[in-house]
Amino acid sequence: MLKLYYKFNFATEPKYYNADEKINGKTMAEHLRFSVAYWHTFTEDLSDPFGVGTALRDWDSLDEMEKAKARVDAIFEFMDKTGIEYFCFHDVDIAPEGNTLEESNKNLDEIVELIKKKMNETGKKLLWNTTNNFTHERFVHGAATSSNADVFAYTAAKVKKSLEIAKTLGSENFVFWGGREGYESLLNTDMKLELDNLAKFFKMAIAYAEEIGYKGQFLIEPKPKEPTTHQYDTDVATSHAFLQKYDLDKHFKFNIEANHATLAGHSFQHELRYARDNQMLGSVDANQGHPQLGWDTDEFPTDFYDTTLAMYEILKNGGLAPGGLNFDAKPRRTSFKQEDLVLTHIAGMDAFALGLRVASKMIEDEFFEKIVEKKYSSFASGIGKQIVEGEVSFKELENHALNLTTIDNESDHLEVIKSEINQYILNINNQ
Ligand code: XUL
Ligand code: CO
Repeated sequence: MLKLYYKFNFATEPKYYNADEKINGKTMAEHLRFSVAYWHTFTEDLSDPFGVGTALRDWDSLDEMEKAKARVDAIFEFMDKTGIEYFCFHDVDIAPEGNTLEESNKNLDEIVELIKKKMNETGKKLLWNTTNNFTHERFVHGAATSSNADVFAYTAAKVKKSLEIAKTLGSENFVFWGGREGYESLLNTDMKLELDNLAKFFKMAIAYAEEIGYKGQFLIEPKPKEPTTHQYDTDVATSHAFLQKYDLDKHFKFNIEANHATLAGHSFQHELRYARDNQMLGSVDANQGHPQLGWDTDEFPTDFYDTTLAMYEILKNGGLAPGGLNFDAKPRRTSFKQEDLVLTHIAGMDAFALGLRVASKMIEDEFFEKIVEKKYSSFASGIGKQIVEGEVSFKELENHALNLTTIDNESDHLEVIKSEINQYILNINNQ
């Protein structure tokens, strides 16, 4: 058995997360549905564009297939020790690619069998799996939006295999993150053809899932840029319009990543709200960006203000199930020890547990609901109610406006709202 950490001292124990504690009738584990990302926690070497990998891992010296098997042992030990119930992976995270597609599929079969055995023994579950159609050089022009039809076909073969894996392992969701589905420049891009092809690709994926009886929830994970200059699944609103245009919206929900939201110039809460308001909130990639860096830093979530507002949206959504909170996050390059894998996850679990506690108290007090009800009270009666109910036209509205002697607006007192949120967070342990 691999030794994942050397001592489990006091500092590593969660302060706010308590899996079995009930909040509003559900345990914290049921509310939060934490998941480990195979790629960041078990294959990431912490290299950056200026320096080599610094991560020290017990499996570093093994050859590729042995390494893949060691990582299976490691992730199940990790889930056991951290109390995390779910995990997520890309096809290439769990098994090395072979020289041919056939060889890659054979490697996958061997590791999937091992994973299935471990899942049966431990009761741990697969939150979602996905396909890596961006790292290999064949995907230089994209995958389902590539200008090369052979690459489109190769991508289909890989997603077909991943759907079969999803079915075998009972994956609760299946994710499509855009990878290189986007463009470097419009000067040489047929955007319409690429988007039409992408829609055809999704229709084939839906048809194949139906054919094999895979019933997991399909999720799109929006991101505005990186690796391409313009990613087609820019944000929730853009991706929702795409899904509606091609009549695909009934088949998908969104997997919303905090750092992707901020890269798109939105807040994490904005993306969650947009999805929730459209019944499209499916799952979350729980991480955070760095306020001074303009790229996808995939940091572990520690900002409790953000996690509070995120948990508010998630609770108002009625939870995330069958989705969850997947830590699509990696330790900093300077946090290179194996024990950092545990420490970072506990920091993230605690930040979301704190957010859950605070958001749940705010909902109990109807904190935001009362503010919003007061702000929009003009639409609860009179002319406002008539507008909401679609009973008036420009003529009645003009008549109403002509009879107005004054227009009175109220102050938002936004700073008071923020200060009251601070009080909720600071007082959460005394309630
Ligand atoms: C990339 C990203 C991916 C997806 C899965 O920014 O978030 O890891 O979550 O492909
Ligand atoms: Co992600």
